[in-house]
Amino acid sequence: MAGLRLRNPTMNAAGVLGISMPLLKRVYEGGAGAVVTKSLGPVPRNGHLNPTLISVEGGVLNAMGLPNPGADYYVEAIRALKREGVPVVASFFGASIEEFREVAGVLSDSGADALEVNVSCPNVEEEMGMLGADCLNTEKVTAAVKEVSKPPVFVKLSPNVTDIAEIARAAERGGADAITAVNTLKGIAVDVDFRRPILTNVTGGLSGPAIKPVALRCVWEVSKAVDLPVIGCGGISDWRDAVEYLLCGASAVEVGTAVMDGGYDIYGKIAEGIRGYLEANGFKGVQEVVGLAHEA
Ligand code: RRO
Repeated sequence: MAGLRLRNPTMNAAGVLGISMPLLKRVYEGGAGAVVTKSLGPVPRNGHLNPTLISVEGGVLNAMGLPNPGADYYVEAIRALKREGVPVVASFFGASIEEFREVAGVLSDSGADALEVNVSCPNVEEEMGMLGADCLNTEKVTAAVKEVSKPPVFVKLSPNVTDIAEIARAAERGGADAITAVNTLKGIAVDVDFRRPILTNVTGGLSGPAIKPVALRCVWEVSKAVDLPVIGCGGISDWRDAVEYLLCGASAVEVGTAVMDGGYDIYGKIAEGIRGYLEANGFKGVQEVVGLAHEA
């Protein structure tokens, strides 16, 4: 996919377990085809004050606020993972096009196998999180990142837009090698006794089974709009969910929230389930089922 050859099409979703090297190594040992780091910025960042995470019906609402140790610090973790033979996707963000370019350069030099540009964080000020709500910015950020990146570049899109197909086409014009669809869906949780929002940031990003139909629709629309591989993300808990994504046009999947209940080995279980489905139905590989639901 996008020039990468992975042992299977599963990865952790950025932000989930991605803050330390040993946890990502455990994700790989749990069976993932590649691992994805927490989104890294140009400098270390604490993120928002707690509460930053709350369970809601069908998922989890988070407003972490991009806590991360900074790209320079994380380079050593990426190199350590590479020494262990783990394929690494480095997720990152910036507050301006110049910052995106700068961080992309650092992570490209780290030896990461791919970069995932996060233009879709719902939890920080507009200019830092949601450059990806706008076609022109998405194209400019992607082009700037591509200028300095040796490995393939995935662009991770937000579902919180009117027309995700148009944003995906902008990323393609900027030179993206793949599209990750999607980041979390913006929401609010309220405490009736305190009579106020629970998260200090007020709004947060919803993930988990509740968003699967929305994220699947996004994958469907993106895969129709662009001629690029799509990485599906949103509410995948088992292999059936993953196969739904493949059928809608994804070539790989990222699993995040489900690891909270399913544990690290969920990646291997999903990969095995996909393998079993392909075998049982006479398909020779993942690529043969990608987008099949569009033909129905
Ligand atoms: O750190 C976060 O608050 C966060 C990020 Br960067 C993101 O891309 N998506 C999300 O739900 N939370």
